[in-house]
Order: sequence, then structure tokens, then C-alpha cells
Amino acid sequence: MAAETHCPYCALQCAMTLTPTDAASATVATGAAPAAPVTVAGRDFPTNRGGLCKKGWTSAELLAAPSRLTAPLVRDADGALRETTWDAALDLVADRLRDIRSQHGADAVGVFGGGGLTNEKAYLLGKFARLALGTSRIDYNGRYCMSSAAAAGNRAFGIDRGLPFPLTDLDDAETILLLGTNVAETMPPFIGHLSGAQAAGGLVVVDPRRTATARLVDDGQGLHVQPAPGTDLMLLLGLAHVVIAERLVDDAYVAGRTTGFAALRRSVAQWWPERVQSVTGVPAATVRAIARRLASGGRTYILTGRGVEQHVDGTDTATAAINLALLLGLPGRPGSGYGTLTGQGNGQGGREHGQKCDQLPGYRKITDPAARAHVARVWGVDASEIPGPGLPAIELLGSLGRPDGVRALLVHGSNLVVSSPNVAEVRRGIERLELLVVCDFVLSETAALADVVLPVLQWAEEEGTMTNLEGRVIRRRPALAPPAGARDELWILHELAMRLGSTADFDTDPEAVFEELRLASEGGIADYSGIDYALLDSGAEAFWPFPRGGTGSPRLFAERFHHDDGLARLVAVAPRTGARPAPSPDELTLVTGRLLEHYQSGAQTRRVPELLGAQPDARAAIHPATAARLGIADDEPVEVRNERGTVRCRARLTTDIRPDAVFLPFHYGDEQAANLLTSDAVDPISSMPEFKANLVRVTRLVETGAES
Ligand SMILES: Nc1nc2c(c(=O)[nH]1)N[C@H]1C(S)=C(S)[C@@H](COP(=O)(O)OP(=O)(O)OC[C@H]3O[C@@H](n4cnc5c(=O)[nH]c(N)nc54)[C@H](O)[C@@H]3O)O[C@H]1N2
Ligand SMILES: Nc1nc2c(c(=O)[nH]1)N[C@H]1C(S)=C(S)[C@@H](COP(=O)(O)OP(=O)(O)OC[C@H]3O[C@@H](n4cnc5c(=O)[nH]c(N)nc54)[C@H](O)[C@@H]3O)O[C@H]1N2
Ligand code: SF4
Ligand SMILES: [Mo]
Repeated sequence: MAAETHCPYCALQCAMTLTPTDAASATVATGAAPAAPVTVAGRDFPTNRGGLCKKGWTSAELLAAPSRLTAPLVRDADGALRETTWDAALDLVADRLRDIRSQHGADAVGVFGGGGLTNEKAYLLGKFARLALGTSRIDYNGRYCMSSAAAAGNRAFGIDRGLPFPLTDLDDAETILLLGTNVAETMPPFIGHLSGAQAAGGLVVVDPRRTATARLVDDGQGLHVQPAPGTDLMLLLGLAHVVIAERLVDDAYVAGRTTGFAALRRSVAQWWPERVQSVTGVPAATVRAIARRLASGGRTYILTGRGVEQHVDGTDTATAAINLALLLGLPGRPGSGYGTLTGQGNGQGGREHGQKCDQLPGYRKITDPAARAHVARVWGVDASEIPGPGLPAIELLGSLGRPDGVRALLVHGSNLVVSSPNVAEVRRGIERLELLVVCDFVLSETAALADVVLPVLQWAEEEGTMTNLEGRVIRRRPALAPPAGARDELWILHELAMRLGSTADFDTDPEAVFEELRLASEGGIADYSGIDYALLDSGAEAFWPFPRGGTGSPRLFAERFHHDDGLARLVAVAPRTGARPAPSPDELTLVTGRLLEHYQSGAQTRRVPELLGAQPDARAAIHPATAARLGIADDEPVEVRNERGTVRCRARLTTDIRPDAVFLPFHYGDEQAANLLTSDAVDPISSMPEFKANLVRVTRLVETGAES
């Protein structure tokens, strides 16, 4: 039976139809490597209009890959991972967790979740942590992803829905400012929504690299500006300065729909374009031209991505982008708006239902007595049984194996020893753990370090819901039966909860879990109570907030923002002195990011031959002028290093990068992990680490005995 579902990877959630093949049985006869057991076809859907990227096309390859895990693994006395039965593995995990908890308290057990989990799994994981484990120590990889944009959105609008409008609204835009996002590689079908702005000559791409997205403006279709990495806050302050100085503010909107203008005006007064130029490298005339274009009154959008958000000042930078949008009256104006592009498959839903350390389902605050009382009722417990706020990801990982820290860690949907900042330190923390349990369907670098690995299902084998980058709730549907030895994560949580003696309900049926999530989210900011599987299966659109008996909300902010007074907040922000160390002359700024072919830590895509073949290893992108100065030729091995670590890889010379920067993708493990070099200093508001602007030195790697 063909299944109508969506891609396993990014938040665009391109629609696909999966049709089972008999290839799997055919290959048994021929002895060839197992082929994909389903074929993948793009399906019409507003975000992708039938298109898929390479990752989507090849996504079925992992279903029957030899590297797929199909039995629980437990580490032996001799240190090797060996297959065992589910009962043995689950009994072992429950026994060890009980021991550690009784000796060191419930907070000695930690949980690390992921933005790729379905809503049902994310919700149940949060409940499992709080009730079955009784721990406050849960956080997730969305901390590395959406936390700064979320904090900025909550602060300004009182709500955090990445795109407060359907993606197709962009189609008719005349001007789109893309800040730090490379959608042409990270969400390829997205660029179909940019063609209106391109045709109007109004696509403005802000990226220190000349990316595939930046090249979309090459034929007079807009503008690419290449600021120094980490200087977007100043650029945005400069744009606001020009808007105010040249009287381009939408005065009626600012007066009627916002607060905070006076302080904002003071905060940008000093950021005249010439000063912005001296800090960012963007010519003053360009700053003025962009401001004027944005204010020209046409259909205008400002969109941010990780390039401006994954910084120690990411929240303030996203805030500065929102301030600019508010000055121009964009949010809520038909045909205009501000948004952030959510990244992971369920990066939106995954940040709403309780994986965050300070959060309960429905985007409720765990410190709010009314929120606790509501969720306690749904969970059938006393509110006092729900722990308080835990620790954000970096602090949680920093506490691993420490006397008062986390001694046992359960990981669901993250390859954190590749994707975390300052990852050498994280690896040392993992070694100090008494117990590491990883649920995954491949032996990721993190799973390879575990004491117990529990094999889970893949997207094509499971039921559930995802919430895409538009805040649209969609159905994930199974196309085939899972391998005999793999188990649904809902079942795993249920089994562990039973073994731990929990009296709370841990349903194993996704629809039943969704029904509970509806109740738990009811009345919260992310209210799903009006949505059910039948509605989704009818093909109806379902954007949250979607209250019971109400309708969904494709477009937010038309009438009011979500603060009690209905007004948006203009928040004066300023660069923090010393937020980042200043480079010395022989240092370059390391920019990290993504390649089209690989997804995140690469745990999945490095196991797909076609994708690995296209991008087999990490390449450090260096400007030829810089390379010449350093005596590095194209393709030569180099060392990229700083006080935290060293990456050894090959150089790729390209004029697409600024001469003062070097780019590394973060998709590779071991000594090619870009995160050996990134800092775990965090944004004081969002706890986002500094992924995008770190100082490094690059040298030619002289291998002993090498020919050169
Ligand atoms: N192929 C692929 N697609 C993906 C993913 C993947 O891993 N691979 N991951 C998904 C996820 S989870 C996410 S979050 C999204 C991320 O999607 P994007 O935000 O598009 O991804 P990045 O490549 O991390 O960063 C975007 C750009 O920011 C630029 N940049 C770096 N530093 C700065 C800076 O200081 N200022 C500015 N203005 N730009 C800067 C980089 O050069 C890069 O081109 O992609 C999703 N889609
Ligand atoms: N230097 C640098 N580092 C970064 C970034 C950057 O731009 N630069 N970006 C950051 C961002 S935006 C993100 S989102 C993170 C992501 O980084 P990670 O959290 O490492 O994300 P993935 O590589 O997607 O890891 C997901 C793991 O879970 C498994 N998995 C997939 N689905 C499921 C499921 O349903 N259940 C379970 N149990 N497992 C599943 C996959 O096989 C994989 O091993 O990386 C961050 N790290
Ligand atoms: S753009 Fe994202 S959702 Fe679409 S096919 Fe590619 S990885 Fe999948
Ligand atoms: Mo992300």
C-alpha cells in the first residue's frame, strides 16, 4: 500500500508518496546489497509543490541499509557492543536507572531529545522525564537550533511560531531580506517561493559566503552583501538607523501596535551607515539602499536563519531583525511579514510540547503554577510531582559525570558528540557517565559510545504528526512494517516507565498520545486541542493555535500580538563589548554550516552511498588570496585549530568566502568534526552556543613521510 507522508529530514517537510517494492526480496536471491524497500515520489504540497531535494530522493536507502540497527546492543565486560534481547536490555536500563536514582537523586538522570521526533514522541519523552524518571534534567538539540529565534519571537510577539504565515505568501513578495540562511542548499524546493522577489529585483541575501542562495541574485535579481561573520547585529542596527533617520518608519503602526519606540530610537542613534561599514564591511551606500528598498511599501518580508541566530548574541540579533520589521510595519500586514526558518523536521512541534528544560506541553512555562496545575490534571498527578526547570543543553552536558551532575543520560534523536559545541569537552563528559543509553536506528558516533543502544523505527515505518516550519500540523504515515528487532519509541518509553514503577499512563498508540497532547496543550500558546487525526486525514489544513471547536491560524498578528495588551515589543538591543574575542592578524573566523548532501551530524546521510559519494569528507573552504599567504594549494591537507581542538581535512579554494574567514560543514565526525573548534560560550538569554563565528588558525598539514 502506498503511503502519503513527508520527508524524514528538514522542516520544509516536503510531501512524498512511498510505494513498497519487492526489491528487498529480489536482492536476497541475487545476493546484491539490499535495495530500498520503497520507492519515493514527490507529492504536491504547498511547501515543495512536488519537488524534493537529493536527501529526500535517497531517503529510503537507509531503511534496509546494512548499517541499520535491528537488535538492542549492550556493552560487554570486554567493552564491545553485543546484541541482546529487548527484555534483557530494558531490564538492564531500568535497574541501572533505579540504582543511580536511589544513590544520587532523580536529577542524576538526564534526557536529551531531538527536533526530529514526532510530536507524539517529543510529548511523551517530556512526560517520561518528569514523571517516570522524576528528573528536571531534560533538554534537546533544538537548543542548538531555534532557541535564539524562539527567545526573540517570544519577547517581541509573545509567541514563537517560526513563520506566522503560510510559505506560499512569499510567492508574491517584491522584497525579501534573507539573513544568514542558505535555503538553496538547506531547503532546495524553498527557492521556488523566492521567484517573485527575484523577478522584482528584490532578493537581498546577507551571508559572509557567496552561497548557492546568494547566487540567486546574480542576474540583477537583487543583492548579496557579505558582512564579516558575527556583525549582523550592527548591520541591523544600521538599517533601523536609516529607517528612522530618513523618516521611513510606519508611524501609525508603531504608535498603534508596538511599545518601546523611544528607547529603540536612542539605541540605534549611534549606528550611522559609515560606522556600520567600518564594523561589518558592508558599504554605507548599500546599507542605505537596503533600508530604502525594505521601506518602499511593497510586499516585503524579513527572514532569518541560523547564520544570524547561532551566536552568543543570537537573540539580540534576531530581535534587531524583528525591530526592523516592526518599524516598517511588516508583521501582520497582508503580503508582508517577519519569520525565522525552522530547521529540523519537527523543529517547530518539537519545541512546543515539553522537551525544553523550562517547558510543559502547549508551550507552557514549567514555573507557572496555572500551567503546572493544568498539565498535572491531564497527567493525573499532583502538581508537586512535576519537577521544576532543569538545565539548558550546554549546562546539562557540562554536568555529565560531575558529583552533582547527570550520571546517566538517555539520548533520543541527537548525535550530540558530533553536533554539540566544544565537542571534545562533551566527549569527556560522556566518558565520565555511569550509563549512556541511546535510541537510534544507526550506530551514530554517540550510539557507538553507549552502554545500551535501543534500535528504533524510521519515518517510513511509523505513525505520527509533525509540525512544519509554517506551524502546519501534518501526518506521518507508515508505508511498510519495521524490521523485526526494531521498536517504536513510544513502546520503549512505556516499557521503561512500567519497569520503573511509574503509575502514570504511557500510551503506545500514537493517536492516543496525540489525544492526550491535545488536552495537555489546550489553552496553552501552542494549542492543538482542535486538531485530531481524522481532521488531518481529511486533508484539512491545520495551523496552530487551533483551539477546540475553533479553526486554525494560518496567519498570525493581523489584529493583535500575543502579549496581554496585544502589542508587540520593540526591544532596544546593543552589541555587548567582549561578547567575542577580537581576532589577531593571523587568525581567521571559522564559519560553520551545511552542505546540500548531508543532514546535520551526517549520522544518516553519510550512510547513503550517493550522498557520501558526492561529499565524502570535510573540506575547509578558504579564499585563494588567504591560501596563497598561508602557502596552501587546493585539495591539500590542512589543520584548522584553536585552543579547543584541531580539525584535519583538505582545503577547497574558493572566492565564495571572505578572505578573513574559513568555512567548515559540521556533518562529519571524529577529527573532521567542526565542533572541535566551536565555543560553548552561550547567549545569555537563549543559551544558544557560538556555532557561527569562532577564531581559528589554518596551516598546511605536513604529514610525516608525505610526498610533499
Ligand atoms: N542539506 C541540509 N539541509 C538542512 C540541514 C542540514 O543539515 N543539511 N539542517 C536543517 C536544519 S536543522 C537547519 S537549522 C537548517 C539551517 O539552515 P540554514 O540557516 O540555511 O543553514 P546554515 O548553513 O547553518 O547557515 C546558513 C548560512 O549562514 C551563513 N552564516 C554563517 N555565519 C554568519 C553570520 O555571522 N552572518 C550571516 N549573515 N550569515 C552567516 C553561512 O555561511 C550559511 O550559508 O537547515 C535544515 N536543512
Ligand atoms: N558547528 C555547528 N554545529 C551545529 C550546527 C551548525 O550550524 N554548526 N547546527 C546545529 C543545529 S541547527 C542542529 S538542529 C543540531 C543537530 O544535530 P544533531 O542533534 O546531532 O542532529 P542529527 O544529526 O539529525 O541527529 C539525529 C540522530 O537521531 C537519529 N534519529 C532520527 N530520527 C530519530 C527518531 O525518531 N528517534 C530517535 N531516537 N533517533 C532518531 C538519527 O539517526 C541521528 O543519529 O546541530 C547543531 N550543531
Ligand atoms: S528540502 Fe528538506 S524536506 Fe524537502 S526533500 Fe529536502 S530534506 Fe526533505
Ligand atoms: Mo537545526
